[in-house]
Amino acid sequence: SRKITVAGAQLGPIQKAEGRDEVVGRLVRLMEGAHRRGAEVVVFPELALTTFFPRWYEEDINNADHWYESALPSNATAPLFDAARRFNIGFHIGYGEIVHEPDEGGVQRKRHFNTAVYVHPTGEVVLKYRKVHLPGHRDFDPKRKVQHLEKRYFEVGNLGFPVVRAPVGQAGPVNIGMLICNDRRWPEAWRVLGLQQVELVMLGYNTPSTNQDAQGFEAHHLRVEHSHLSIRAGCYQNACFGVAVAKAGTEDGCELFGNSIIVNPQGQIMAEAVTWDDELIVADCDLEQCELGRNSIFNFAAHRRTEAYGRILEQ
Ligand code: CDT
Repeated sequence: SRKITVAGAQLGPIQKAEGRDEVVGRLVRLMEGAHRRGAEVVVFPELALTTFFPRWYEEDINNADHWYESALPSNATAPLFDAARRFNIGFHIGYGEIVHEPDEGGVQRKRHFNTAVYVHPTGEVVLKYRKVHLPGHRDFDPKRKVQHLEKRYFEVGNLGFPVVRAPVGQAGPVNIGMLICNDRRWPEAWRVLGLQQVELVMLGYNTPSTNQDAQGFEAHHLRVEHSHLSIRAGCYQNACFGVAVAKAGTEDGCELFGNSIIVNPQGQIMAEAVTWDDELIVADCDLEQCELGRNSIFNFAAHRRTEAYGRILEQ
């Protein structure tokens, strides 16, 4: 069997005024706890180093650079890399990324992405993903009580949905992939990972408890249900494990739901957070469980019908 022990490190709120040092201290404590509970990899949420800053409007995005990381590790984040080495644990973390690179037109410029990385216990970044599905809006919306300015603060991710085969714990090489928050609601994103035989999907999220666009059509209690439904379906239909981890609780007056989960390839929830605070969830995953779906009902080579899916690629 190919067994790994995985942890999700849900974070309680990070207030706007909370400094990187304080946050990194919380993350290191969670890493230590995950190690004590036998985890070989720990998954932190989307934008895990700061408050969910896309709720704050800034006229000139260049004045918002302090929310992003321009190097990883940096002085502020080095303790995470040290802890990974000390506890022999890999970690996944989401953060705002600033990078100077050519855009699609070949022009070298400063760019902003909503990014996640998987860091091996040696401190090596073995996988990077930039969020593709950016929800919300670009301009200040006076109708909204809380802004959701992801389209202002980030460009659409330009790395596709990569899967790499990387050593994780005792299991040897594991096919790992990532999604970030809103991506989890898009079956196409899961399927692109599934087509690369992904075995473990790491996924961080920040989801407001209130849907400001709901107009009575999404009952409040369905918010968590829709998140779980998407993750469970993604894991089942692509025969993989998922570790989906929230930032939760009331952050700058805005409530984010928690209910982080670890899901198996049958779509079953193996572990779920019960608070909306810093909390670890842990599960033992036998990666051989991915084989059943992959070799039977979701044997893509045998049963997919791509000739009927053309519309999916139309604009
Ligand atoms: N962070 C993120 O992607 N959140 C979205 C909610 C956006 S509401 C405008 C989500 O799908 O959970």
